Amino acid sequence: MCSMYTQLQSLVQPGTFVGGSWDPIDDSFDVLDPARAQVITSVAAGTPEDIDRAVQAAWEAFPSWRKVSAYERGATLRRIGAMLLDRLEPLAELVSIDSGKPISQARGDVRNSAKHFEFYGGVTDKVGGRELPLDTDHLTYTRWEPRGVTAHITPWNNPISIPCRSIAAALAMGNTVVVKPSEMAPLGVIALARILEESDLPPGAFNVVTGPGSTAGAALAAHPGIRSVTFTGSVETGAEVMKAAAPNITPVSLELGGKAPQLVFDDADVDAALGGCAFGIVRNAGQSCIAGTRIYVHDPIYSMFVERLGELLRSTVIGAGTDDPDMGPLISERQRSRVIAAVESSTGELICGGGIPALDGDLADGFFIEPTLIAEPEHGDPVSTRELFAPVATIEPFSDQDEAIERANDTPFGLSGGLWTRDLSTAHRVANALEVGSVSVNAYPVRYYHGPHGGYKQSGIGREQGMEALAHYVEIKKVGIRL
Ligand code: TXE
Repeated sequence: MCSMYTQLQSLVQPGTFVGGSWDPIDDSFDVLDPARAQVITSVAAGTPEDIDRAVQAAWEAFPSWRKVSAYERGATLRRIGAMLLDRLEPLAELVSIDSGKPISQARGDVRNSAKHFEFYGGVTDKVGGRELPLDTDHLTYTRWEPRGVTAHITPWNNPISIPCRSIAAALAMGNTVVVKPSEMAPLGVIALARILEESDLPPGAFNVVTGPGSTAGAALAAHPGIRSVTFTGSVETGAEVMKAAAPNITPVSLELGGKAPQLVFDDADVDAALGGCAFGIVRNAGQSCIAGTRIYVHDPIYSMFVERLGELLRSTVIGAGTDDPDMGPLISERQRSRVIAAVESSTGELICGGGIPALDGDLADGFFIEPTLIAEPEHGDPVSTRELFAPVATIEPFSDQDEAIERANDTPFGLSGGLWTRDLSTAHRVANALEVGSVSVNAYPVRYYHGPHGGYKQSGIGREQGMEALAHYVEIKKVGIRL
């Protein structure tokens, strides 16, 4: 085993984490380092029976966690945030090796994880019901009550911060948690469990079952004992999760994919727009739901922009995440073959990329791909309609604001979008017209851990992060008293 992997073993555990302890594994699967195509370690292939045990353990812990005072609940969460920061470097290294992302971005993933716990640790004693000013001879008020056991099915692209954003919100409102992390990069959530077992959470308040989506994930979504599901992943799996939850009328919050437009107007700061567009493509190797992969540029600056963006993308430094390049590998060979097939069959003009970069030594078998720019594909070409989850973008000209808005909105997705202009009215008009959950102006992405995150159309249901996420984790009860 590579010495780098041996050092990480102290952070991970092979079993499922249920009721505050690690259970031995019956069956396991290998976790791969996508930069080297080598096995890092093996983890438990959790079963529907493991999900049952985890849900039961979470119900057993629920009465004790819900009765902890709001102040103490918040203090516990804030201490978890501090514990994450204390372990910033080893956690970032783990995330970088497991997911392939550059270590500086992995540090951001861990810092955001801590911020979610700090943020929700700060709201526990500041939110709740209200008095309804109805009849003078009645007192009517609402209460926020925890739902109970909440399910969290999470992806691999931000393998620790995406789980933390919903787990922290659920715990803050007094719920308990069962998490099923992605089988592609489960180590961040396992390391999180190692930290939480040292926290003041009661045993069973937080449970982890690793394993395939089709068994462990499907069993969790369909479990009659859960009171909410939070899912981040693909549209197709999101629809499966909704179907699985439907017979129990379990509420779902879905953060699904995106195909974010970037609109560059001719009055924009071109250098800033080029930098932002390039970063929006290569950040996390394009494996981001907010990756800016459809670029529309105003006619007068279009040719110059295509040429300069191509140059910038060609200069991208590619390598293992731990060496902190501009861009690491894709998560799997399956993902890379899918992307290369879409690029090869595209109807557009290949401006740059499209191939596999030649890397030496132990990176030769990694799942790397070149940043790719394709100009003016035909309407409906999958490179401009499907979420590829790769550093692949299309670029097209537009002639006026109305056309730019129409092209940007011509997609079933609606998660995020960017625009570049120095004109205040253009910025506001276009921001208002984009059918997306977040708009970034003159930087990409402008994204805050405390702001709501979610999508229009097929990009999802509900909002994660911020105060807006809390509604998913509470039941609201109305109490009326005749005085
Ligand atoms: O996603 P899945 P995958 C998109 C992106 C990517 C594509 C496929 O386009 O290329 O999805 O990635 C669990 N019941 N995004 O295969 O299948 C699975 O184990 C319950 C966008 O990784 O959606 C994992 O934990 N759960 C995205 C989680 O669902 C099931 C982030 C996500 O897996 C399940 C990731 C089932 N039947 C991928 N099948 C974003 N919005 O940021 C799988 N899972």
